[in-house]
Amino acid sequence: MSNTTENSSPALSNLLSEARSFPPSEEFAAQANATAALAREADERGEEFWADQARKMLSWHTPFTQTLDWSRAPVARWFADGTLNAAYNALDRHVKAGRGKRVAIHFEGEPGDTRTVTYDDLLTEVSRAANALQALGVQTGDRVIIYLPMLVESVVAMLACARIGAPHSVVFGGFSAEALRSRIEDAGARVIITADGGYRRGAPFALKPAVDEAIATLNPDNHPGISHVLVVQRTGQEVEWHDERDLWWHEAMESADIRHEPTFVEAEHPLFILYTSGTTGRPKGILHTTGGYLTQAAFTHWAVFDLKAETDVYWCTADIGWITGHSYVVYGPLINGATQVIYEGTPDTPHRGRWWEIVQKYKVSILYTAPTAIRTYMKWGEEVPDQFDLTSLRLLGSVGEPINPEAWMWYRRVIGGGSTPVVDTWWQTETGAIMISPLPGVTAAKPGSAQSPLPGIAVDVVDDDANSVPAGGGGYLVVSKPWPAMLRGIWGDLDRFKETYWSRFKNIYFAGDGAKRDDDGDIWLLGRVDDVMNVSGHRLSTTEIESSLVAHDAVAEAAVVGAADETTGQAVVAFVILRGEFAAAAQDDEGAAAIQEQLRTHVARQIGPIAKPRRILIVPELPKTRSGKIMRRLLRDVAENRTVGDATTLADSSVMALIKGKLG
Ligand code: 6R9
Repeated sequence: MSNTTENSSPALSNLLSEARSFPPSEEFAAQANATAALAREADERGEEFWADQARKMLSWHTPFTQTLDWSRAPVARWFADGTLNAAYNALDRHVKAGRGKRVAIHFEGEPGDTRTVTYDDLLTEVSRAANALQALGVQTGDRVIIYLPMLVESVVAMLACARIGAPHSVVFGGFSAEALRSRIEDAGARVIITADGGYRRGAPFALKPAVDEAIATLNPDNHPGISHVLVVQRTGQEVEWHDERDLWWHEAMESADIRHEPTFVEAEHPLFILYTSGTTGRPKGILHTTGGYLTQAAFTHWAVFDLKAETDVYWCTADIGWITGHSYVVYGPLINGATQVIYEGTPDTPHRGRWWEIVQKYKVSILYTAPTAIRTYMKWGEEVPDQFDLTSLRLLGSVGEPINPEAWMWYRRVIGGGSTPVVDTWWQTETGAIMISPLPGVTAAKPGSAQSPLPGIAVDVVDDDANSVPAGGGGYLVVSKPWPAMLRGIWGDLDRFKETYWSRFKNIYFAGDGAKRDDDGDIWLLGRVDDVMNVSGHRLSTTEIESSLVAHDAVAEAAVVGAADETTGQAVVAFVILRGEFAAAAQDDEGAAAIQEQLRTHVARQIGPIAKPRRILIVPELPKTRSGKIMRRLLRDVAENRTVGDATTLADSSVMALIKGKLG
């Protein structure tokens, strides 16, 4: 399971000897925020480099005097005696400095409605929302669930929570009622902010029913119940209403005061919890705190995207339900006073050029997106972006999964006009902010490689015994020194935090990714080494989907693998053994198709549409080792239509023949 070579696709391995190199142009280098001197400074200053950035990027209510306290490792404390407020840093600071008239958000709804929101406007809205939350009894330290589409209100809701020191936990709007329920229970949240629905693929979808269902199914032994649900009216669709707990967002906002005193909190006060897939079925509530997280989010946004707040128009296409939306839609850009675009919908609504039309319309200069989107656009053909003026773009970023060199080249040539730097940024929900990336004004970029750790970050590739691998070698990606935005734990489960990240190697952080170092020392990411899949840049747990399948009456056993997919990176493929009567019903094609469809819908309902298996294969047996471990490697061979690899460690070596025979 933890053998990295197993996970590196042959295609990627061949490309590790990439010879193409794209140094920054002289003009770009001359104006770049991050320079070679910055990297040297980080080396010289050590930890104090981050103290410098914390002072430079943020405004502190009480200045800190301590930088890092690692005495309670692996729980770090950064800038612990300082106090600050995240919303104050994102808004008040700019308004006080006379930047209130600057546009913070150009909002573009999928149906074509738009809103322009200045920093003044955003401060007013966040202040109202903070007052409204406090009027509902939300106090510093209380957790609030946010379950919204991509709206201005989503940003307002997050910052309003931050303003009163109430950690938010955003649940992606594409997740099911069941996923929502488990997160409400785990976080112990008593207030939810949601919407009637949103727009996607040209039609309204509903969100409120999932909230109602999640609340109705809360286990009273685990949870005291939801006191209030604030509902943003986005589509105007009918919603079921519970007078005793439901309130319209706009009504609560109307009656709230436009002035609000932020609650200044200690640097280590929890800012948010964000759930992510782990290797077991249960999602992990990744905990981030305030001072260190904001420092690195703001610093990396400034250094990696080369942000010039007065002139750039920045667009990160991530949803706020993911960490990228937290760090690079909400906290990083707003702290840096950026002007940004937020788009509600899908890239092909009402036509396949929608994104490029938005770039043209708002003169977007920095674009940050995921390889899966780039590959989708490649598939649709360059004549789509070619119809739009993309000359405003001056920097492109990629995140979420390895970007294959051809997609990198296409991105730079077709979207970037052959001249923009492309930054491939590696990081995780757990790292909070970017860790590995080229510096756009310094690094000669190499297609497909995230290249080198950022200034102030210590990353290594190690073998099983934690020794650094030499150039040309492969192994596990680790972070060998604490960093400001690192997770402070898994909500309510310190043991799982230690076990997951700190037990594989002593005192160094195990990221769960395989990596190689090429002959120049550049780092190439090779995908997960655990049972986590990456579908369109979203992390999904094989175990979680297997548990969901097995929970269905028809399924006796299930094994899930991520099979290579041209567009989504990986696709979910499930192998299931059916129970007696269902197995009989699945004998003919029609019966099998009906059960396959039922199972796909079942997974979508339990976890969310993104977890829905692309294919479900009904098999008589699963390949297992003598210790009972499913050999997913062999199933991946089947799912990817390859000759099945070495099966000698199987308890029963005839199983693969049986599976292949059954599938024809
Ligand atoms: C930010 C984010 C984290 C996992 C990570 C890795 C993969 C992210 C990548 C990348 C190769 C990159 N990943 N960026 N792999 N190159 N530039 O995506 O967070 O959702 O927690 O996923 O995504 O496998 O471990 P998260």
